[in-house]
Amino acid sequence: PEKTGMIDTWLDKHSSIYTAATRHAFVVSIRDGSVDLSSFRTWLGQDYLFVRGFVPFVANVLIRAGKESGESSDMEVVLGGLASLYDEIEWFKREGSKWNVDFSTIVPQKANQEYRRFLEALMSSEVKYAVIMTAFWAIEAVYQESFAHCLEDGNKTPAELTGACHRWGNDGFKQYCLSVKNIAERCLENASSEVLAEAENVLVRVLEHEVAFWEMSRGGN
Ligand code: HMH
Repeated sequence: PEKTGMIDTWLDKHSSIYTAATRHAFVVSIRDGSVDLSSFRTWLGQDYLFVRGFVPFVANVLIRAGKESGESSDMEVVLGGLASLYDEIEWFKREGSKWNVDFSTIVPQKANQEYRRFLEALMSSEVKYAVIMTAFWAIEAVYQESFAHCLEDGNKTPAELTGACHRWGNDGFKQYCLSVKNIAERCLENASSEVLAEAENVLVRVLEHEVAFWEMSRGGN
């Protein structure tokens, strides 16, 4: 169905923070080749820690997809995402050795800690399925939009960084994000005005955390 859902309405309303999250200077610097490699290494180490915290979050979404969704196909979508996080962690480890980033000594920076604390709060059973699904979509979509931008026509992305860009910028990941978005939209269609207000708020907060995460990366150590 090609109708405008809640999420697109909210992205229009909050377009400046959405653009800040998906076209951040750090991402633009990957695309134009001016990226500072120490920033990239900071991002790599911090994102490895983030992803390790994201796994239990997605597992929580998976459990809810089995119990609360009312639509059996939701589980397959989320399970696919969870399974690909296994490959992602392996990819991070290979990149870590390639860039000499020793994950065992990396300490989460403030923006990372705050983002992970936010994810933990979303895992509370008080948070409605529609709300956590909206957050899940936004977390994935920011990376999809950002890294796809680094692969679009006219990019000068350094060859050694295209692996990272393909990881989130590929078409399969884009389709997966659309599937998650459709689940969130379906849940939002039947949500109360309180739940809608909470989902909108959570969406904006995800975007703020993503901006802070890019800022942290750009700042290096
Ligand atoms: C900070 N946001 C951050 N890291 C990630 N790996 C993702 C989102 C995945 O989409």
